[in-house]
Amino acid sequence: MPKAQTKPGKAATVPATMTAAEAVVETLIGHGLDTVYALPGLQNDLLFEALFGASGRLRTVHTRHEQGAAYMALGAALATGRPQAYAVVPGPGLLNSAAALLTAYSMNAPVLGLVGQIPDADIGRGLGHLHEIRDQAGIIKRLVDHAARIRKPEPASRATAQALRAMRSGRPGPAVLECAMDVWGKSAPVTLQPPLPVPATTIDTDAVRRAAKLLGGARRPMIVCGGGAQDAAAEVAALSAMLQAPVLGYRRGRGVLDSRDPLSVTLPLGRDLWGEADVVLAVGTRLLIQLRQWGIDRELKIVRVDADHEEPARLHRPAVALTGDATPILQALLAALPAHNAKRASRQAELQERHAAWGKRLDKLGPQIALLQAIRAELPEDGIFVDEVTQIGFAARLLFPVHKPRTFLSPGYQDNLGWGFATALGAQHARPDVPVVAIAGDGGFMFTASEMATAMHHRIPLVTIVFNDGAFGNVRRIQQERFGNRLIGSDLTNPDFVAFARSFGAEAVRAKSAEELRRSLRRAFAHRDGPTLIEVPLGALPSPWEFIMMSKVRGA
Ligand SMILES: Cc1ncc(C[n+]2csc(CCOP(=O)(O)OP(=O)(O)O)c2C)c(N)n1
Ligand SMILES: [Mg+2]
Repeated sequence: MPKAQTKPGKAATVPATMTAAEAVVETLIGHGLDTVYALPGLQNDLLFEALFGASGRLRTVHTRHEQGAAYMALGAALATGRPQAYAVVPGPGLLNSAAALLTAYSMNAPVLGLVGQIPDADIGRGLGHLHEIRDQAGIIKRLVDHAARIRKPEPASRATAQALRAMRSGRPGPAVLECAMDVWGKSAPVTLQPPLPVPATTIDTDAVRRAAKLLGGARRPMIVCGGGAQDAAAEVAALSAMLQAPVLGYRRGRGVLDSRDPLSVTLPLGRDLWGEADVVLAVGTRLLIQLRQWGIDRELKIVRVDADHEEPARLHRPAVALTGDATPILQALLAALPAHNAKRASRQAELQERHAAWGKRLDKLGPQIALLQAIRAELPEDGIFVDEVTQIGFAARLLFPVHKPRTFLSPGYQDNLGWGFATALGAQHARPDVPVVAIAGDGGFMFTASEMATAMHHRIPLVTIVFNDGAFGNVRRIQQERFGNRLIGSDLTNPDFVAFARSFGAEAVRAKSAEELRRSLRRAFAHRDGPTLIEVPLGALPSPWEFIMMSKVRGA
């Protein structure tokens, strides 16, 4: 155990002799991390030795596959908004975690990977060491924006603090630290590095004034939110009320404005409103669907708020771009708006009617709606719903009511099948105070089904609903509709999911209707001592795609 410890925010004045691994572990603790999701192996033995020494202060949650560890860290980061860490061996360990790391990158999620390495002196020599991979640092560099290798104990703490700062600076995102198996165990006097200051957003007051004039003068303003708006919910709600602007959140932007507010919209009503808007405020979103699918013309002026200064002009030059953390920028906008804001009639009644009109058309998705209503009825307001690439997920993105930020976790543009169960385990582990429900198709669930053992071992009370249609249903429907029913690679042979879960000691039940699902969920949410799996057998479901892949409403 190292002797000197860092109190958060205070530098340890006296260096203490410790290993590089202890320096990293102490620095994680000094930054407020409380868990490392991990899978051990030879190259990280000395890291695990340090984790053992700190086990009263930093929990090590081991999984059954490296993708589980990285997805759990991702889920914990998404559910809390705080940095989370995972540790894996090099080569296959790194690659096994790579889909989750890629997802963390595309979701701008602060996930730190601690990745082992072969003996320091042999890195790059191609000798064929256990788990050696050619140019591991080069592979990592393609996956994340910040990567470094720890070469000695002395700079290990600072390197860790720098990685954690990079994860929260500018566009947030994952980082990776590599360390050779022998370097983890080297000792030297180390000064622990407290959290490094994250550069504060500088408010461009001139740009804020221009944005306020544009939005204030708009006849039909609209707000579009992405994942970057999740921590600015109060500001978005205040702007929406001040401007009577509908707020579109789809997938990562859901929950920023409570679905019960008539001004809160998803697709497809959002597309109609996009077609009518004269000024749009886009917060923490790439606007890819809007600009590419729905179109853009000269009549529509866009104000972009984004953490990444390169993002706003990628597809279309906005009228105003504001770079930085959404919260202070929107606060400045809220302060500047009243001087420019036109009087507008309330849009509440109009939007209520338009919700109802679209609701009638969306009733086509009746079977999905009934199941989602059963979930919403039992999941408390602050409970977390983890989405998957499955029929019920596609419908949930359109119409599951979401009441709070960070309670609807949907994979970013990767839309990677199989992310859900392990990500939800991480969310539930990091938020034991609220119920978490994961949905999955029979296809997606099996990607990480082995993590049921992790859920049992660590007594994680996640509730998972497996919608079983015996198929990669979405693929099958495409083959039926577009390829003359030439079915290939889309039928599935499944285990008995209830027996499967019970074989781990988990609670498990089959629910054959929406009512049964609701009753099962009530029991499952009350069971906090371990996981529950609910299998829902399903037939073919109506297609949601006409509500998602919609044609242009603006421009040529
Ligand atoms: C990593 C990854 N591989 C493949 C796909 C392509 N894909 C999209 S949906 C799907 C089938 C999903 O099957 P299931 O989980 O059973 O859900 P269902 O559509 O049957 O509800 C596949 C293979 C993907 N999105 N991500
Ligand atoms: Mg399926």
